[in-house]
Amino acid sequence: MRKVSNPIIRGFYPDPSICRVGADYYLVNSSFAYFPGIPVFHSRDLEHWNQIGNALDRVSQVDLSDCLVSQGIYAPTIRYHKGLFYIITTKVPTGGNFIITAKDPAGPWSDAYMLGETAPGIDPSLFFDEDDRCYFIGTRPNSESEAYFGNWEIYLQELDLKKMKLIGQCKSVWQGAMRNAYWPEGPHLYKKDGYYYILTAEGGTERNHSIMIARSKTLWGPYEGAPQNPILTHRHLGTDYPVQCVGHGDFFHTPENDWYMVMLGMRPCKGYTSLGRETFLAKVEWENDWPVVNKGIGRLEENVILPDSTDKEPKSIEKNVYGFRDGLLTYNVISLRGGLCAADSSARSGWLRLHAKSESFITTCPISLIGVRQKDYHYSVRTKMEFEPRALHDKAGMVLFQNEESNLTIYKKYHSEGNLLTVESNIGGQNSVIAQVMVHQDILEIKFVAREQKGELLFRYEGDKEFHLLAENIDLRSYSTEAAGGFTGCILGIFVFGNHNVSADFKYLIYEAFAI
Ligand code: 6LW
Repeated sequence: MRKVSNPIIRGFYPDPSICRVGADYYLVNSSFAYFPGIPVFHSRDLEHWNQIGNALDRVSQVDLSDCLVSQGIYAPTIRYHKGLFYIITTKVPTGGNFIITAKDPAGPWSDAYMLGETAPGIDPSLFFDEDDRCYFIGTRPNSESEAYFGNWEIYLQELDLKKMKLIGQCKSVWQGAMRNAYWPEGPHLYKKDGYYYILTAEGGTERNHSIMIARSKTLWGPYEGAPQNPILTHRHLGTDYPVQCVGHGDFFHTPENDWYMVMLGMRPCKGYTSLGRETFLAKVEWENDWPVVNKGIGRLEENVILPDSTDKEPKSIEKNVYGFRDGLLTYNVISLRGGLCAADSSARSGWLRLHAKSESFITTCPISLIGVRQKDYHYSVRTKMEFEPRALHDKAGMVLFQNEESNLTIYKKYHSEGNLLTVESNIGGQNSVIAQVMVHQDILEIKFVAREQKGELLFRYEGDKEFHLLAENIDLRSYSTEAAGGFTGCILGIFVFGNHNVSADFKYLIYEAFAI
């Protein structure tokens, strides 16, 4: 037996969906306004997960330029049928539900097949029945009348795979397990031992999140809810419980027919979460044709006990240290709304050149920001930057980015008597300078160290042995989901703002977790 620690994928990787093909498992997550979007992970042992690509890696597949950070790509579902992988997802606020396909989940993925206005709502999923017909299941505002906030419903319709269009009857099949349920969402449809099952999230993605199940002998219902619903939630465990907001699951089973579920959960630190929603794993057993999650325990566990596996996934080299070195980007480096186009690895050998965009963080345009996800509460992130500001609004540096209005920056900017290195907090749209120092060299190394909810910023010149402290005791709680809202976790990134002919060069961006 092996102990696999939860979360199985740390950091902002929410709304997990999984499918198995032979001995290979593939898992995808929401990516919102970040690009490339929809990270695709692979595992053979359910313990080690390696990112093999991003399903949305061409601006021609999806244009995120009208999206706020927590808009964009919501809750993708991945499925496999007869040689082809399908991802179905939603683009918010415009675009709606669409499908992409690939022969190889590492890519390339096709252009988007937009489902248009006949497929309203979010959280679409696909189900292939035994007769090879394909069905779309999603969530939309209650079609009779939306009596209260979150009064949505799960609906079902056949999908013509050749035309990529919904056809035939469209039926509302599930309104939620609780009376006056709110946000029935994230539906997936399965068939097992003569029953069709609808698995849904309910209660909203925050502290009251939960996972519900309903079943029917026929595809179109009526579906009966499990008397023991919710089959998983942490909402009754109190706000101090280490894992909160558990919901939005997807079932799968191993070749040996052992059943599991992946779902999202949040790990606050001192009551505040900056990791976003992460991917967790739980064991599922069946009793009287209903699923029981973590039998005898009834909640997520720190470790999942898995049978020994002969099929080993290579250990991810990125578990504790990741980012980019020598200007070479990896899959897990993301930008906001296609801003990756501002990054050039070929302009200067061994460095990444980031071209400035005139927009600052408060915009929905692509901006010159690239970064990596925060995965821990004890970590450091450092970069080496060469930058010469030429005009007053030229700025380049490093950022802890929660959203447009909540971020902590350290940047170099122009000053008539030299250049300034400035630490600035932006909390709820209010900017304030925390620390500032004159710097007299073009090349700087910048380092951010976080210990739980306190941060410090340091810098050094080339050739310096030690880093110089610039700001300490910075309260990081303001950059959390609880304070800032939204669906994402924090990104540690580098950025350049200014005139279009201005750029900054970055040698590396290294994120490193450390033990306490
Ligand atoms: C997603 C919804 C949800 O579409 O959050 O947790 C939304 N559940 O199902 C965004 O991730």
